[in-house]
Amino acid sequence: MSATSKKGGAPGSPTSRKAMPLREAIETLRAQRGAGDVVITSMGSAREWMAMGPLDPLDFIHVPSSMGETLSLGLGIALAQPARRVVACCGDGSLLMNLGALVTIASEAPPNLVVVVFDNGVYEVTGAQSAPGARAGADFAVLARASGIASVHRFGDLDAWRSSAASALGAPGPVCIVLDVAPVPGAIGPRSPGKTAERGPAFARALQGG
Ligand SMILES: Cc1ncc(C[n+]2csc(CCOP(=O)(O)OP(=O)(O)O)c2C)c(N)n1
Repeated sequence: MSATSKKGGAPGSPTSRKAMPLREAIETLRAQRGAGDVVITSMGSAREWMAMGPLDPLDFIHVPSSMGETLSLGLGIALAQPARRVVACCGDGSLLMNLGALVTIASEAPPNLVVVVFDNGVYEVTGAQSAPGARAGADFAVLARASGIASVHRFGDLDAWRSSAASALGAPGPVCIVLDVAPVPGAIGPRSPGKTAERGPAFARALQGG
């Protein structure tokens, strides 16, 4: 796998930055997961998260989903359960579908919410079509800051992410971490781990401690 994004963009633009492998980026996140943390994944992050081992009752694999919902879902859970850290993962394409959520998150300012954006520049799970953020040279870290989120981090280098993950994830929220990741060649979409009608109530019970 190439260590460099194949995205286009002008030299120095977000789309031409170094990118880390998705699998290792998520393994690094997973290593920081604490007991009681909620982790919500979707699209490519859900596929990789499920491949890494058995699910925790506080994992919510948001598949199928409407793009960008993990941010709003994570915000709601973070507000309802302030004692838990909530990590809401999304792709760059999904973030664009719900970009306003960044402003809502900033305005509600839950200290226990971390948004992780896996920016691969493509709609990976539907066939790697180029995503508009990459074509436009949009910088999601800048957009997050401009939305009012104070704690924003961006990593394209795996070693830098590994060495900073604990402090970035542990900072008072809301936190937004943008990870530049390389598209996974030939990747397929995640399969739902079960019936949503059953998984939703089970997740709600886990949130209530049961
Ligand atoms: C509102 C909405 N529009 C279109 C889709 C179809 N769709 C599912 S996944 C996807 C691409 C997701 O791209 P991204 O969020 O960047 O995640 P990646 O696949 O790169 O991990 C699309 C277009 C959808 N699920 N929801």
